[in-house]
Amino acid sequence: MSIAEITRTDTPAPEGTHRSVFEWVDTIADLTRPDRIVWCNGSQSEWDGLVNDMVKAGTLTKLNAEHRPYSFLARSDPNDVARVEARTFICSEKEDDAGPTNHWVAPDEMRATLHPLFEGSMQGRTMYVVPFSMGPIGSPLAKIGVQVTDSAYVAASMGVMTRMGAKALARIGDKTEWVRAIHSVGAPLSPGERDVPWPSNDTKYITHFPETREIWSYGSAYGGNALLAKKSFALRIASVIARDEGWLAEHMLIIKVTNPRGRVFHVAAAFPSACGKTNLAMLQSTVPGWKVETIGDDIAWLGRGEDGRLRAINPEAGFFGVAPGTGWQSNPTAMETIWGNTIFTNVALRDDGDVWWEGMSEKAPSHLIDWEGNDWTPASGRPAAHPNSRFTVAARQCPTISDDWEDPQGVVIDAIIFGGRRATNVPLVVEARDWEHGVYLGATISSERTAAAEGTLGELRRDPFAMMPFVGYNMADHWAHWLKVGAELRKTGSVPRIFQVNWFRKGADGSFLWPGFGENSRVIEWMLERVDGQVPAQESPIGLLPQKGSLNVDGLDISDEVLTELFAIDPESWRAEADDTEKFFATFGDRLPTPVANQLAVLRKNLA
Ligand code: GTP
Ligand code: SPV
Ligand code: MN
Repeated sequence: MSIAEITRTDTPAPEGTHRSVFEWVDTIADLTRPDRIVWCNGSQSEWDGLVNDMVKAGTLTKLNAEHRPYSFLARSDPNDVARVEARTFICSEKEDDAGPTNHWVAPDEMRATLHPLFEGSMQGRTMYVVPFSMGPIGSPLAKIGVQVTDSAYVAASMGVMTRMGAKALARIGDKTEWVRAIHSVGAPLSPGERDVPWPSNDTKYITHFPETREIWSYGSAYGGNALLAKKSFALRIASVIARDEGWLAEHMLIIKVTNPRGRVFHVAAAFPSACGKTNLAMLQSTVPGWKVETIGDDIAWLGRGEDGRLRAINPEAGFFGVAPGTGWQSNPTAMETIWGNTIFTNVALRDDGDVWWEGMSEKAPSHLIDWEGNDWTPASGRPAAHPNSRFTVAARQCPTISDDWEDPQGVVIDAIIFGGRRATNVPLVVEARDWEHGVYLGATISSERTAAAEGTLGELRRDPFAMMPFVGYNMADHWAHWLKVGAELRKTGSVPRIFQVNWFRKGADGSFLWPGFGENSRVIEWMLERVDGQVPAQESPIGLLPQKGSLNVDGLDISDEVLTELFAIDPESWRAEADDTEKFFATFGDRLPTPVANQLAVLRKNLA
């Protein structure tokens, strides 16, 4: 086939586009039959055009520029509001390689299912070709992908969330491995048919082919289902690449912390969806002299640097943050970040043309248009914004973005934190005895369900490494891989310290025991003073706890009883926890790494 024959675009592919991209785009266009193909170059005028078209189509509402300059509101279809984990598949050649925590379908079978769905699925629509770099362009740690999508909302969002456009495309040469991502909302238009503001399909498939590094997503335009650079590539596919190449792709925020003595630390932290990553990434310290700066809020790629130390980059370029709960009190940095140039999805619209959501201010406005487009008053008895409503904004707008956030070599990680949303049992902070114990703490995270994915809110579920929905291979192999990475790091003598935290423990009256948010800097202080060798810790059955008086609560209105409750370890409940862990571990059969099983035995011994 000649290039001339395969270029049937309205905007031609940029000169120098690698043949592998042309040919692939052509194959997908043959299958999906879009009316037009647009190659995205990442320019401002292109973005302007995309959002203008969406305003005309009713997909976006332009907000009042006096309050929120150059910002937009999107209302999704009410059936397309969160990730769909039950419709998310890892299609590895072998079922065992997907493991018991993933939905698996054989690749040939999934391809046979998808083919008729994608056949003609883009008819009447534009197919956007969206090339992107995960990580600073040209960084040795960066990876390239190309997504085709028939959603302008997705194309524009990818422009915010990734380094998207011509520069990324130009990185693809003869030897480049790049990830192929195909996305269709599954809503072809017949000639003359009127479009809806948020096209989608009740049938949804979010599918990953780890061996061929491919993603096929059908039926949804929402977040992690559709912005395929994010969870699908940077976690599910990247975790497989990382396993093969000896690094880690994790559901982690990254921060830079400077202590009063001027020592700089970098910390990576894994919490499940809607459990506080964006908030911690933007934390404003309440402890005098401690400064926290932002590097990433959702995903970290970590690997052993040439200096033998664990280094990390944030592969993303934007934040897709939870709106509800974000306010001037809880997260002022996020509020400043979203001053303008922001796409809001499923929040409420104020009468003055600005946005609102639960928790943005203490008092709700007296009238709103809710996320479904209906009139709303405080008496309506339902949330005005969807619990999983989000803002999409460029990371560079964040006032606390760190000067090293685009360091192509990545930043050196001094500490790793695992956390979850646990009303009971798990103390405010625990330090792992060593890397192996840290891997056990990661492997045994469980957390109460949030609105970030479909499912019953509040139900406790296992979420190892906060990667349950995001690991692209067998979860037990992921733990083995962590053990291996630790062993490699240990050879050069520098292994990050590992901690577990829980901001969400509740008292008998059902309210949070710990004030959280900015006050979490007190816990950061304790952890990094540990790393710096400044404070003692005390042994407990589940790990090292702050010695009485060593957690800084100066100026905090918290009673001794509450502090005691925050760190209470009830042997009875922990034995039940261990029993549950044993059952969970058994689901992995002989793929469970022995050192992880040994850690459970140690816990049982400590509790006896
Ligand atoms: P994803 O983007 O889904 O991965 O979520 P996330 O992990 O980035 O969570 P985020 O920081 O957006 O917080 C989710 C919800 O938890 C918000 O409603 C926050 O207000 C709330 N939250 C965050 N930190 C704390 C905390 O320290 N204490 C309490 N009580 N709530 C918190
Ligand atoms: C999450 O659920 O962890 C998110 C939102 O960050 S989404 O991008 O939809 O996955
Ligand atoms: Mn987040």
